[in-house]
Amino acid sequence: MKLLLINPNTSKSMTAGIAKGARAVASAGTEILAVQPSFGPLSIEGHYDEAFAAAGVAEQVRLAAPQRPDAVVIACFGDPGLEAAREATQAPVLGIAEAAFHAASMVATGFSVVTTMTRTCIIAERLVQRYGFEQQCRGVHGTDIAVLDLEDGGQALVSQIEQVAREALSRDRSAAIVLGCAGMTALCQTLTQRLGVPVLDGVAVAVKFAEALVGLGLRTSKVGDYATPLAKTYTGWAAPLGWPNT
Ligand code: 5HY
Repeated sequence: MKLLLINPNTSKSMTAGIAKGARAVASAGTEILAVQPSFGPLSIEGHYDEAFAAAGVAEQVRLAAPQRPDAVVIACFGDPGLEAAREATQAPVLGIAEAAFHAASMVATGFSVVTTMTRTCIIAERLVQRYGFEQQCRGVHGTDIAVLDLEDGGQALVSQIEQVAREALSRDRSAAIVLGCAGMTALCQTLTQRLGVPVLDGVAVAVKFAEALVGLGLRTSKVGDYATPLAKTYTGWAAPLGWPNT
């Protein structure tokens, strides 16, 4: 199968790191096409960044259509543009946060999220509510590590993340940790060994869930709000992204 992996920020090195993490768990028959938007923030650390990232995700789904991906993964913990992407393709579209929440709820009665800047915790908290995991998610915690500081795979920062995770497990009485940034994908194995609890990397979970959905022959429903976008003229820089009459 062909999996479109979208890093919604425009950091090429982060796209490469995320793709490496995805390829490490992908099945032999899964081809990973790693892309990023042609415009937008180098990292996504708040609502303003996320507004442009969502448009960038929609752009990349639209541009990848001729390659007919079998599944799409949005590799940013805010799941930006998830619903727009589901309108724009028949392939199943998975956000790494939604995928990680589902998997965490299958291996623990309560989990905690450890993310980057504390100011972005509200974004994850709203996703917890939107996806219906208020019972299982016991807390969202920031490390105040900037996203791009994780670019070297975050090895230099693993002890800082570990410390926040330990405090979260104790304070929340949770039994699993969800990594709240696609840039943490390289740290999952080390943190699992150090913490002694399931640590979930949404990139890896989303890749495997995508393989499962494709294997089951499941695609995004085109009945209702995920139906193909209405034909529409777009103007300005977005002119090529308007939906054509078909
Ligand atoms: C991410 N930002 O996964 C999020 C993490 C965050 O550029 N990639 C980003 O803090 O929301």
